Amino acid sequence: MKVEERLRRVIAKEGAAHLTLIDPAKQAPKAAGEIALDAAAAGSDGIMVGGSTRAGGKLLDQTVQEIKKAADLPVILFPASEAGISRYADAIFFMSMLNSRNPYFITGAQRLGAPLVKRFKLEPIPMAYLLIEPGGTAGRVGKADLIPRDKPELAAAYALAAQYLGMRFIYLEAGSGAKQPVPVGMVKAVRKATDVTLIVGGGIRAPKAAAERVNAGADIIVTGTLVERAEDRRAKIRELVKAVKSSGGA
Ligand code: 1GP
Repeated sequence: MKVEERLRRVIAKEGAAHLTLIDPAKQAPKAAGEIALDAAAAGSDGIMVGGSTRAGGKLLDQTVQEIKKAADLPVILFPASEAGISRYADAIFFMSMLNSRNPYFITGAQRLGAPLVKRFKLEPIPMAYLLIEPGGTAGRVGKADLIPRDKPELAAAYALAAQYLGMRFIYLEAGSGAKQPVPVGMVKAVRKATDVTLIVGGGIRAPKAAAERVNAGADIIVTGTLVERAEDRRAKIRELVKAVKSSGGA
């Protein structure tokens, strides 16, 4: 089954899905495999692999391979550039940072990466990537014209544009490690304006924060930092996943 279909089924059945983000630059490939094993045991629905650095090549390939070996979960690339593509993954968020000021992040990296996606037979999942204040490293690196936290209508307009452009997923990103996640009101506004699959991430550490965003209309919650820091990682992810799933439902 295709990864997109698999995610859709989880969302339909359980109300919402949870994805665990692993940055290949932050640990050795073996350790990435251990995180994936814990994520799978805790009920996470897939592993996203990517980060804001240009970590690619061998390190990326080995990281993806270790994750595949350790866990029976789909691996979706979450690339910062064309360097973030690995033949060993299952799918790729084929993303465009719609609110970047630099065309490289809107269509440039995509042009460079598309032939590789085809050659490696990766499943492309078209996704709009919208950077919300504070935006973190992703916002800085991507030269984002950040969407202010008090402008939900701006996020909704971008999201609707993405839907009309044919993108099936929208990612509202506050930036990894953000002090505050994307505002609940903004999630609601985007949900109301569109019917795409809505991903929310950046700064989500508490189960309550995840649940509030699912209740506001998020279909997928992404956490990264949570697994990097947690001492009892498996329990932390389990708590988060539980909050995501018990809040979901149309
Ligand atoms: C970053 O949204 C993701 O791209 C995850 O953010 O590391 O804060 O969980 P955190």
